[in-house]
Amino acid sequence: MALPMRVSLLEGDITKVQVEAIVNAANTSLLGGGGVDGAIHRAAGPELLAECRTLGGCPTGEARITGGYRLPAKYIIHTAGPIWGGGDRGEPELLARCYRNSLALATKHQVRSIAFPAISCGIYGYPIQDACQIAVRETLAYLDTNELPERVTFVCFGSEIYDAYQAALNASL
Ligand code: AR6
Repeated sequence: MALPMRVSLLEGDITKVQVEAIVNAANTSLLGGGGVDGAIHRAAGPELLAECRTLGGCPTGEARITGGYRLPAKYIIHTAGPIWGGGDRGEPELLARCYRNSLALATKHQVRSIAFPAISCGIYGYPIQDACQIAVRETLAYLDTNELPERVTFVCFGSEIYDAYQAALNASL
């Protein structure tokens, strides 16, 4: 499948998206929080927290996989994005690693379709345009050399995120 066909944008709630895996913008404890993390735990049910407790956390930039429980998705891939601290604390590389490691975990589990929220763009305060450019760049580079996942959806919570992804995609496809 041609690269542009494999990436799409969707405005809405990631917990409702019908894909094999959704990515959670978690924190290093993996024990839940606010934002999309809170929404995912609420929608998946308490069994998710029980599985997360067995994982022993997740360093920033890495990713861990669990079941999806009551979600339409079979898997949840949890990644801890960087907290924005001005940009000179390795934030761009750490954010890039979130995308690379999440996609690699999806490939390892034969996931064909995956949806990402805008990691670090809420509570963690990453500048939205920069974060969306990193998300698009890393995803396209990964898909270029991997057959799985076949499809990646960027789920945008609000029009500011949607517009930033669209601009980043237009600039790179
Ligand atoms: N579906 C899709 N996107 C969403 C949803 C949703 N249901 N809810 C929020 N977003 P954030 P972060 C968007 O704050 O910045 C948690 O407490 C949101 O508008 O969820 O990586 C964790 O436990 C924004 O665009 O994650 C960590 O402690 C994007 O998802 C911390 O927040 C990410 O915003 C992580 O902060």
